[in-house]
Amino acid sequence: MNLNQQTIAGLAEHLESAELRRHEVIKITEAHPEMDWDDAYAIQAEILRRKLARGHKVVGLKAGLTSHGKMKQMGVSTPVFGWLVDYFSVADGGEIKHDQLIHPKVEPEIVFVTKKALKGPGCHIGAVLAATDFVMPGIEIIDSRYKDFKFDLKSVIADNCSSTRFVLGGQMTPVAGLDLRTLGVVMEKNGEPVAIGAGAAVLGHPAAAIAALANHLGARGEEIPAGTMILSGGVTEAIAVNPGDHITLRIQSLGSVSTRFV
Ligand code: 0L1
Ligand code: MG
Repeated sequence: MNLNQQTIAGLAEHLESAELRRHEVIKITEAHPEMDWDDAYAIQAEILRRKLARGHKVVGLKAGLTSHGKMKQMGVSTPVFGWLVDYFSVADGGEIKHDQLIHPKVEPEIVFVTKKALKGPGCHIGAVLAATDFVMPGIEIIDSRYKDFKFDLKSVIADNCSSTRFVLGGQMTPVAGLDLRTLGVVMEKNGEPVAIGAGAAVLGHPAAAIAALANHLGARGEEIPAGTMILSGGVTEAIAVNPGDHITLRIQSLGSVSTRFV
């Protein structure tokens, strides 16, 4: 690590305040080009520590930048990982106040819920599928705190991978008998399809994103506990939304989920 604890705490406060006060900031590597990957995840962890200290709870984990569409959109080539806390959760069909966010975008995601713990190194899609209780469709709302969604990988990791809200719905579908690679994914904005893809867009198989998360945590001596909800990453590029927009995600065999921006 290249940053000291005081700098990490200051950057965590800077990024969390941008989230809570809804204003953009410049990517933090501009002022701290020496920042390394461990510094980036340490800032992310410090933001979580601040939220837990105020009584919030972790309700899930996420992998991001797991599809070629997203990687191309953001000009990067490596997945990133983050956490989801209680107030990020929005009920299926529920409203999201656009003015509580900076410049939100939506992503269609295949969501996993585990029934057994997963720990790397060496976690693979077979272990993930054996440990999966069910999958379901989820809309992730991302809202980078960086100006114009312009960042590099270390800056976005520190910003908890742009996480802000998520909506889960559809059916709790067991993975036995499902080929997650060929599941069709259609996201509609105001009744028009705006993003179309299939599960294989996520690292060749969405379970590979969960395995990558387990291996990332394993390298830090941590695991994915049983009963964890995990967003496996946007199947397509993210779509910008405005007040009044109604978003519906339909995933073959898994059902649909929707939200409205007001
Ligand atoms: O969930 C995601 O794929 C977001 C990862 C962070 C990059 C972004 O803001 O698009
Ligand atoms: Mg995502």
